[in-house]
Amino acid sequence: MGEPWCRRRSTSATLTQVTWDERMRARRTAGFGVPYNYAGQRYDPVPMPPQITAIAGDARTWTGHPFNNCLANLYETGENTMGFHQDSYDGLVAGSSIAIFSLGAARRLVFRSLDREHRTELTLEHGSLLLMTAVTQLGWAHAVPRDPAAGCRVSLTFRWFDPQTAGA
Ligand SMILES: O=C(O)CCC(=O)C(=O)O
Repeated sequence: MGEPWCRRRSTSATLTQVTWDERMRARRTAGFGVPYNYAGQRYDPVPMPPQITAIAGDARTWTGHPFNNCLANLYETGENTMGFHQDSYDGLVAGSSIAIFSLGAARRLVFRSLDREHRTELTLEHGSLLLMTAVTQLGWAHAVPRDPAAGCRVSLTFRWFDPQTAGA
């Protein structure tokens, strides 16, 4: 297997150069673009590296709108997770989507109905792009559960914040 892909400089110079934020216990994160208050943490404005800007451009071709923020999540092993939550669309441009681009190991994204009666799931493969509108959050929470067999993964989550209010 060799080194995890995200530690190999040749695989992704951009991601190996990221300074990861360690304030969260479950995984590491990094913010790019306009400032963002996420899960109780403030991410100051950081220029989006060209490679991440290029992926934002690809996402734009599917959504028809730009993205001015990227929150990257580093799941170094399958022990790194994201708990059940509903995404906030506060501050996002009305009608815009959140785009999740996946790199590295495949992980499950599990959706659970708010009454906890129903579950469904997707596998987020390397190179996949998932688009979620605010409607996706109605009645459902989602999570990336533990997966002991999984290797290193990065998700790039793109948002389009209203530039007038971003980071307020
Ligand atoms: O890492 C992932 O794919 C999950 C991202 C996610 O659920 C979120 O940003 O709300």
